[in-house]
Amino acid sequence: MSENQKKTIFSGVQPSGKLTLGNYLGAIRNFPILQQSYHCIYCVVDMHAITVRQEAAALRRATLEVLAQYIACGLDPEKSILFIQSHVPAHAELAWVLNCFTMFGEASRMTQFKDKSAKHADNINVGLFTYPVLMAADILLYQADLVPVGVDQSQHIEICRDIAGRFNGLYPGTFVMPEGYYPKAGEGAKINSLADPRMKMSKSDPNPGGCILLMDKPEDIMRKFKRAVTDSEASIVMDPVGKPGVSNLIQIYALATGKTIAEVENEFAGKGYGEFKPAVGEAVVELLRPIRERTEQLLASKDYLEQVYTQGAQKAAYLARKTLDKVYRKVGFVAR
Ligand code: ATP
Ligand code: LTN
Repeated sequence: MSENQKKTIFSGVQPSGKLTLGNYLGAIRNFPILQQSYHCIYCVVDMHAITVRQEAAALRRATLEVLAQYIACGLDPEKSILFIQSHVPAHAELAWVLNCFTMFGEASRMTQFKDKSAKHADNINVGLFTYPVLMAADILLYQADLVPVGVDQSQHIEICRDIAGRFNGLYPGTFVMPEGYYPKAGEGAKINSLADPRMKMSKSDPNPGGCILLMDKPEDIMRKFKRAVTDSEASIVMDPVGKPGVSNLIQIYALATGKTIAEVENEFAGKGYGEFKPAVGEAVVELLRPIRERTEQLLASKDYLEQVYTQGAQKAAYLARKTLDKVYRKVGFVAR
C-alpha cells in the first residue's frame, strides 16, 4: 500500500495511574499490530487525567511511564507518532469549538460521566462533563479513520461521530468520520476485576487485589491470581453470566498463551482451581516480564523519552494545525 493510501489510527490512554492488564489486553496490545499498515498516532492524554484530582508529581511520573510502556509494548517512535496531549494546544482549541456543537442533553447521557460523578461526588467538575468533547477533538484533529479502544469507550466514539456528523452537516467536508476498532468478545474486549469479576478492571480501582498492573512483580501477580474470586463449583468452563470469575480467568489465560477458549477448557477439564489459578498467574508473569523490564530501562533513559515526545509533538502539531485552521475558517474566525 502506498503511504498516501494508508488510513489513520488515533488512540489515547490516560496517565491517571498505573496501567493494568485490562488496558494492555483491551487496547495497547493491538496498537503495534496496526502500525505496519496504518498511519498511527498514539497520545498520552494528560488533559483528560486531570478531570479527576491528580497529584502533580505523580501525574508527571505516570505520563512518562505510559509513554515508556507504549514503546515497551512494541510501538516504534520511527513508525508511529507518540506524544503528550498537553504539548499540542490544538486539542484544547478544537475542544472549545466542539463544545459549541455538543448538546447538553447528549453529554448528560454518558455513562462514564455518571459513573465518575458517583465515584467522585465531591468533585463533579465541568471538565468531567465535557471529557467526551475533548476526546472528540483528539480524534477529529487527525482525521482518524479508526480508533482502537476497549468496548467501554464505545459510547464516547458514538458521541464523537454525532458531533462530527453535526459539524459536517453545517460545514461539509470538515472531518473524516471515525470508527471504533474494538477487540472481539473473548479477545480482551473487557477484562474484569479479579476481586469483583462483574466490574471492569480499572487502574483507579481502590482495591489493589483486583487489578494486575503491568509493572507488578511476579510474586504480586501470582498472589493476586491465587486469591482471584471464583465460585464454589470447581469446573473450568466459560460461562460469563453464571461463572464470571472463572470466565475472566479463562479469557486472560487464552490471551496470554495464544490458545483458544476451547483449548483452555480441554487443557483443564477435570482439574480444579488449585491448578488453574497458578497457571494463569504464570502465563501472565511471562507475558508481562519483557514489558516490565523494557519499561524500567526506558524510564532510566529520560533523554531518549524526551526526544520521543518532543519530536512526536512537533509532528502531531503540524497535522493538528491543518485541521484547526480549516475549522476556524469554516466557523468564521478571522485568519491570524
Ligand atoms: P480509569 O480507571 O482512570 O478510568 P481505565 O483503566 O479505564 O482508567 P483508560 O485510560 O480510560 O483506562 O483506558 C485506556 C484504554 O484501555 C481504553 O481503550 C479502554 O477501553 C481500555 N481498557 C481499560 N480498562 C479495560 C478493561 N478492563 N478491559 C478492556 N479494556 C480496557
Ligand atoms: N477516554 C479514553 C482515553 C482517550 C482516548 C482519546 C481514546 C482520550 N482521548 C482519543 C481514543 C481516542 C479512555 O480510554 N478512557
